[in-house]
Amino acid sequence: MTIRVQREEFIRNVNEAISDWDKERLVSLVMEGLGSGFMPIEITGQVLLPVLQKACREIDSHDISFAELLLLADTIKAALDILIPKIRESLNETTVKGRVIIGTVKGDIHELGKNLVAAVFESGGYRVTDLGKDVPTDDFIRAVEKEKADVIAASTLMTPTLISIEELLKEVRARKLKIKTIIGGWATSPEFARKVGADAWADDALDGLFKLDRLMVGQNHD
Ligand code: B12
Repeated sequence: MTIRVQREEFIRNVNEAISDWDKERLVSLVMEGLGSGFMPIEITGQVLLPVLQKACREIDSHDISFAELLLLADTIKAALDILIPKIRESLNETTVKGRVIIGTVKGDIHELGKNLVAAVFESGGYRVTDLGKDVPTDDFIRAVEKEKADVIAASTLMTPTLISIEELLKEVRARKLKIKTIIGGWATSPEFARKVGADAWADDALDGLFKLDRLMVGQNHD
C-alpha cells in the first residue's frame, strides 16, 4: 500500500469512527496511526480539526443538533487526550513558540469552542494553560504571572459576559503586564476587540492560530 493510500484510508477510518461516536475505535485508530508513523500534530491539525470545523459550521446552519455536537466533541476529546500530552512532550524550551493562558471569562460556562482553540494552539506549537470556564479576572492574572505567559486568550459566547472580557483587559493594562491578548467567541467581534483594546480577534480556532503566530512576531490587528 502506498503512503498516500494508507493516509487516505486512515483519514477515512478516523472520520467514520467520529461520525459513529465510537470512542473505542477512534482511540485504537489513533494508537495505530501513531505506531505507523503519523505525527500527533498531523492527526490533530489535518484530521480532527477539519471535522470539528465542519461541525461548527453545521451547528450554525442547524444541519446538526446541539446534542450531536456534544457527542462529537466528546468523541474527539478521547483522541485529544492521547495526542495533546504527546505534542507537549515533543515541545521543548527551544521549539515551543510561546506560552498561552486560555479560559472562558467570568459568568460564562460555554467551553467547547475554547477547548478546541486550546487544542489547536497546542497542536500549533504553543504551551497552553487552560483555566477552564467561568474564570475570574484575578485567576487569569495569577496564571500569567505564574506561567510567565506571552498571551492571554479569552473566550465568551454571551453578550452579558462581554463585560468580563472588558474587565480582564482593563486589569492587564492597569498592571502594565507585558502580554498580548486575543479574544474570540460568538458574542465577540473585531469591532468589540478594537473597542476594548484586545490585540487580536479570531473567528475560529484556525484563524486564532494564524493570528496568534502573527502576534508573536509583533503584528496586531489586520
Ligand atoms: C452548546 C451551547 C451551550 C451548552 C454549552 C456546553 C459546553 N460545555 O460548552 C450549554 C447547554 C451548557 C449552554 C448553556 C447556556 N447557553 Co448556550 N449555546 C450553545 C450553542 C448552541 C453552541 C456553542 C458551541 O459550543 N459551539 C461550537 C463551538 C465549537 O464553537 P464556538 O463556541 O463558536 O467556538 C468557535 C469560535 O467562536 C472561536 N472561539 C471561541 N472562543 C474563542 C476564544 C479565542 C481566544 C479565539 C481565538 C477563538 C474562539 O473558535 C471556536 C472554534 O472554532 C450556542 C449557539 C451558537 N451557535 O454558538 C448557544 C449560546 C452561546 N448560548 C446561549 C445562552 C443564552 C445560554 C444560556 C444562558 C442558556 C440558559 N438560559 O441557561 C446558558 C449559559 C449559562 C452561563 N452562565 O454560561 C446564547 C447566547 C446569547 C447571547 N447573546 O448572549 C447562544 C448564542 C444561543 C442563542 N442563539 O441564544 N449553551
